[in-house]
Parts: sequence; structure tokens; C-alpha cells
Amino acid sequence: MLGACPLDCPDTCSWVVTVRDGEAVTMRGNPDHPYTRGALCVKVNRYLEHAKAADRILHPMRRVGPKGSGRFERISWDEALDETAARLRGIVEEHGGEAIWPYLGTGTLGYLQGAEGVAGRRFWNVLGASRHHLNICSVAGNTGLRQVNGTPGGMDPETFALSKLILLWGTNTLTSGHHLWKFIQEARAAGAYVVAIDPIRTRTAEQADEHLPIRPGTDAALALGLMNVVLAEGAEDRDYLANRTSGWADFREEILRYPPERVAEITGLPVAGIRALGVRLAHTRPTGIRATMGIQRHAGGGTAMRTIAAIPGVTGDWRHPGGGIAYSTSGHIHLDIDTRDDLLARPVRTLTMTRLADELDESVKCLWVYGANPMASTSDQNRIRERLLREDLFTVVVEQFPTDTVDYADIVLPATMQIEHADLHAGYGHMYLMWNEPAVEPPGECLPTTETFRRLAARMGLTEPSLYDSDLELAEQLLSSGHPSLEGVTLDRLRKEGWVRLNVPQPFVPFTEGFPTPSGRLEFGSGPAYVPPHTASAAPGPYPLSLITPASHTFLNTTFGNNPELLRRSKGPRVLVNPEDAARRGLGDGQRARVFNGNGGFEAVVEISEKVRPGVVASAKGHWGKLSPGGATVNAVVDGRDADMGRGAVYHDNLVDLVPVSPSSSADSPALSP
Ligand SMILES: Nc1nc2c(c(=O)[nH]1)N[C@H]1C(S)=C(S)[C@@H](COP(=O)(O)OP(=O)(O)OC[C@H]3O[C@@H](n4cnc5c(=O)[nH]c(N)nc54)[C@H](O)[C@@H]3O)O[C@H]1N2
Ligand SMILES: Nc1nc2c(c(=O)[nH]1)N[C@H]1C(S)=C(S)[C@@H](COP(=O)(O)OP(=O)(O)OC[C@H]3O[C@@H](n4cnc5c(=O)[nH]c(N)nc54)[C@H](O)[C@@H]3O)O[C@H]1N2
Ligand code: SF4
Ligand SMILES: [Mo]
Repeated sequence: MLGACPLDCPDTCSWVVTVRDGEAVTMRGNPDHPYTRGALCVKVNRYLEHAKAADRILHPMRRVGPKGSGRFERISWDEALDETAARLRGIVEEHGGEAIWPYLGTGTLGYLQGAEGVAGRRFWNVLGASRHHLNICSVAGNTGLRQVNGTPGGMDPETFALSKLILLWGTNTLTSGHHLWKFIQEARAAGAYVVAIDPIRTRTAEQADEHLPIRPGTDAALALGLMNVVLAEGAEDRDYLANRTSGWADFREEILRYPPERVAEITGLPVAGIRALGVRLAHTRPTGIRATMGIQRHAGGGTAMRTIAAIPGVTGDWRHPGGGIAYSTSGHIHLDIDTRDDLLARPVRTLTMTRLADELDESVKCLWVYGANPMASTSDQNRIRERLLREDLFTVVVEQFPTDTVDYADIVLPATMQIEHADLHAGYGHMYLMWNEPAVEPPGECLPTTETFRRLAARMGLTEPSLYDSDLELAEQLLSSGHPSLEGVTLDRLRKEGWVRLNVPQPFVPFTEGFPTPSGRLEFGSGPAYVPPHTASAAPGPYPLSLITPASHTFLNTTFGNNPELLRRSKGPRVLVNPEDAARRGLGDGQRARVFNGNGGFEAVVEISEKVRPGVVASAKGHWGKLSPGGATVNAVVDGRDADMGRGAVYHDNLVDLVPVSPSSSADSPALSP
């Protein structure tokens, strides 16, 4: 049976599930898919094991212990639907629909069951619920790119095979979307030079030809410095600048304010290294830039993406296959996401995902969490916990596993996993649409998100017909936008073939006919081209270390955080500390430390390493608090603060300090040992 990986990963792999006697027995990467080419990853290789795990939630449950205790009794779906329907109706009548916060995360990106299609939106519109701004991941970068190119969409990642210089900029390819690596290797075989720009010497940086260990949050300054060298070399593409871009005169002035010497001071990189890369950039066509979400999780993250996106405008790289910038291909996907906002009786407020701690106030009476694990994945964890303990808050969590968030639920509803439901997907790192056919029956009483909403609508007596559309009807509607890129892409074909490439040329070179901006040109824009990170602008204070919290190699966000083997392989929670910073604090390798700031703290095992520069520490996201010593995750120290664009999150832009934890103080920790 052909399916697709639902996880929030650019690669959206095609998989083949073998079913014997109604049971899924093997799952393999589809060898025929041009991007998957037969491989899954260290995480999803355990998907079947995970789907059968002993801790899988199989039945609806009602809280019996105090909030946060995670103590539940099994109830029937009938009881669960009666109770949730009655509570929702009561809340709408007494407080209005906006007292409901439908908190949808990225547990699945499916267009039917998850984030990309905003599952449940019709239902919430009929109730008049608050709007949920899913800003947790990529919004600052999307906004910055849109200002320049008119869309976050850029290069087809497959065309990196044709690049001659590849900048892996704030992206850990081998961990967070490794299928791109094949195309990078192809380019290398043809002579390409690969540079990683990352404060951490990641496994990707280790494989690159060169690694620039930049000071966090200073990438826009580096981009300006590189363009400064391009101008000094006289290598800007004057024809492209004159005919295909707008705002060049002003932007050129901005570039001239950033000579390599100044950029070296800001970025902490050597002048010679900046100049050498600038010269290389000036004379290597095509240059392909792979920048993903890492660089935009900063105070100036949107601006960083905007300024980096200016580079191909200056070099004219958009002329060539293998040139330009690739952030997310989502801008090239033109499915008809009909959110049915016409069903709203009146405009409603918007609540922001990463501001759960601030915005979950008395005005919210029901928090409906689905596809999300905010107690582990969202900033300002300690304040979220306080909010979730509120007695008059009705919390429903729709889940597959007993996560940190489930512990705070009043009602828990069991959700299907990908092999058990239908869904439509599009990669955000490739150019294919994918169909996921259910391979097996759901275990226990698990239901797909779509079916849960249909049943709840019926129990509430809602009469809007579109609330009862079937999964296949929803998929047909999504495919019916009439956009030329979907010509020939039908549901029948998807179901038969598993995946279909968008109807675009191969190789795909975007913007040859102009940019989807107001001027039709690449827009350099105005305003500051570099916004310093919080960690640089904050006055010297009690927390001197800059913390990065990147993707874990063994988890996908907090998904798989409870898989015993992947947890063991993560060796975590761990924190990377430079030898200088460790010595100053009397920290030894392998010792447990508390990482803390004014928000709170979490515990991690110290790994002393030159992989991080002095002043920078790193600890991966994805661990569950309840399985960690001390009961908290990295997000206990992450501020609930907005990036410069789109209210993006600032996961890599926080100040902390470390102290050793004496063995006695954590001996009574409820957690597994790492
Ligand atoms: N294995 C695995 N894969 C994943 C995920 C996962 O949790 N695990 N998460 C998925 C999700 S949700 C997403 S959004 C993507 C994210 O994928 P990535 O964009 O790769 O996200 P991060 O790991 O946050 O950051 C990437 C790199 O940016 C670096 N970085 C941080 N700050 C800066 C900076 O200021 N400048 C520069 N130049 N580099 C910086 C980090 O050190 C890190 O190595 O990956 C997806 N893939
Ligand atoms: N410190 C730090 N924190 C981060 C980040 C970081 O870089 N650093 N990155 C952020 C990013 S990029 C992202 S995208 C967010 C992700 O944060 P979340 O959106 O909270 O995603 P997950 O933590 O993976 O939790 C998803 C949950 O959805 C469940 N799930 C999966 N499929 C389904 C389904 O079909 N139905 C239902 N009901 N549930 C399902 C899974 O079991 C899982 O528990 O985390 C953010 N958190
Ligand atoms: S997590 Fe990414 S690399 Fe792993 S199977 Fe899913 S799409 Fe492929
Ligand atoms: Mo994400």
C-alpha cells in the first residue's frame, strides 16, 4: 500500500506498507519516488513499531485526578461526544464562540487531517471559535521571503544537483531533511563547493567543504558583507538588476555600509573568511542557497531571510537552474484550501500559537488541542503549565500518545496514525503531491480528525452540509483550484500512482516570467537590512550564554520522544558547551547541569565540545518533560517573544546560564535516566 509520511519535515517521503492478515508488517521508502528514492529516516524507520507501542491511546478518556496528574478513566465515544458537545454548546451560549481556542499543531501536515488544510476549520467557523495563528515554525521567514520574491516558494530542491556553489545556511540537512543530500552529492561530483553557515558544527557542517561558525542571529550582516564583496569584485549582474529588480539604488547603499571588517565584528567570523566566500560567490554561477527555518527563529529572523533572499537578485542567479534560494516549496502548492470563512457569522479574534502562555487567559473557556504537544513544544512552558491548571478551563486533547499535554486534559480523544487514515500531502521540500491510502484498520477506537469533527458536528445537531463531506470529497475539493500547476493532477491518478509531480517544467526554474510581487520584479525593499538578535542587543545581564535549540536527530519535534530506542539514541537531554564556558562554571563532560534563566530551567547532560563557539550553548528540541530529569524541556527557558515578522517564534535567540546539578538534588526525579 502506498502512503506518505505526515510529519513536519520537508521531505514528505513516499512509503510502501506491506500488509499481512490485516496487519502492517513492513514499511519502506518508495524506491520509485524521485525524491524519496527508497530511504526513510532513523525516526520513521520505527513508525510501525511506534504505531503498535504499548502506550498508544486507544480509547476516549475522562480525567479523574487533579488537572495535570495524567489520571484518567476510560469512557465510551458516546459519553465523550455527549460531554464535549454539551460543554462546547454551553460555552458558546454563555461566552460566545470566541471562548474556544482550536489549537492545531504540526503533528501531521496532512491537508485533510492536519495543519496544511487547517483540519476542522469549517466546524470551528460554524461555532464562531477564535482563529488560531499557526506561527510556531516558519512564518517570519515566509514573510521576509514574500517581501522580496512575492512568495516563500523558490528553487526546486532537486536543482541543487546543478549548483556550483551551495550555501547551507542555517539548515541541518542531514538531520532535518536528509533526502536533499543526494542532490548535493551529485553537485559535488560535478565540482560544486559546499559551505555550511551555522553556529554549531552540525553533522551537516562536518560534511561540508567549509564551515562558517557564525554568531547566532547575525546572518543578515553576513549576507550584506558577502554582497559587499560581490560589488567590490564588480561581479553584480547589472542587466538583471536593471531589468528584473526594484529598489536597487537604496539597497546598494545599505550593502556599502557593511564592508567585511564591520561584518567580522558583528558575526564573529574572520575577515579573510568573509572575503574569500564573497569572492567565491561573486564568480560562481549558479549559486544555490538552502536556508531553512533555523535562521529565522530569532528577533531579526524575518529580516535575515529577506536580506539573504536579495543575494540571487544581485548575482542574477535566478537565471540558472541550480541558482537562487530554497526555503520551502509550499509557495508553489496551489491547492484550494477552502477554509469556508463564509460560515462565520461575524469576524473573530486570532490567538497565536506560540503565545499560549500569554493568550490563554480567562477569556478562553475551551482549549481544543489536536496535532500538538504545547506542554513540550511551545515557549514559556512554566507559564503554560499554570494556565492549563485553571479549573474552569475545559481542555480536550486529541492524541495518539500520553504526551505532556495530555496530562492536563479533561477529555482525551484517541487519534489515528498515518497508516490508518486517508490524507493528501505536498512536500515543502519537493514538488510532488502525494496520496496516503489507509493501509490498516485503526486500532482500538481511534478515529481520524475528519471523522471526529463529523461525529461531533452531528452530536451538536449542526446542520451545515459541508461539515459532513467525506475525506474523498474534501480531497476532490482541494484539487479543484484550477491552477495550471495542478493540470492533470486528479484524485484518481494520485490514488493509483501515490504521487504526482506538479505540472511544472523539469528542471523547474522559478521567476523566469517575473516575480509575483506588486512590481513584478524582485523587490529589495527598504528599512533596516540587519536586525540584531536579542542575545546581542540585551544589555550584559545575569544570563550570558546564547542558547540554540535545534532539531533532534532522533525525534521529529516531540513526536517519537517516547520511543524507547530513539530516546536512548538521543543520549539526551544534552547540552553542548564550549570548553571555555564549561571550565568557567566547573562543569565536567557527562555531568548533569541545570540550564536556566528568569523563565525557569531544565536539566541536561553536559557535552563539552568545540562544536559550539564560546558563548553559545545548544540543546535539541523534542524531549518530553515527563520523561526528562527535572520534568521540564528546553522550552522552559524560551521566551514568549515575537520575531520581527509575522509574530514568529524565537527558539534560537535566548539567554541562559548553567550550573552543575549535584546528584542528590535530582535523585528523586521521576524521569527515566537519559
Ligand atoms: N530529525 C528532525 N528533523 C526535523 C525536525 C526535527 O525535530 N527532527 N523538525 C522539522 C521541522 S518542524 C522543521 S521546521 C524543520 C527545521 O529544520 P531546520 O531549518 O534545519 O531547523 P533547526 O534545526 O531549528 O535549525 C537548523 C540549523 O540552524 C542553526 N541555527 C540556529 N540559529 C542560527 C543562526 O542564527 N544562524 C545560522 N546560520 N544558523 C542558525 C542551528 O544550529 C541548526 O543547525 O526540520 C524538520 N525536520
Ligand atoms: N525549543 C524549541 N521548540 C520548538 C522548536 C525549536 O526549534 N526549538 N521548533 C518548533 C517547530 S518548528 C514546530 S513545527 C513545533 C511543533 O510543535 P507541535 O505542533 O506541538 O508538534 P509536536 O511536538 O510534534 O506534537 C505533535 C503531536 O501531534 C500528535 N499527532 C500526530 N498526528 C496526529 C493526528 O493525525 N491527529 C492528532 N490529533 N494528533 C496527531 C503527535 O502524537 C504529537 O504528540 O515545535 C516548535 N518547538
Ligand atoms: S520524517 Fe522526513 S525524512 Fe523521515 S520519513 Fe518523514 S519525510 Fe522522510
Ligand atoms: Mo517546524
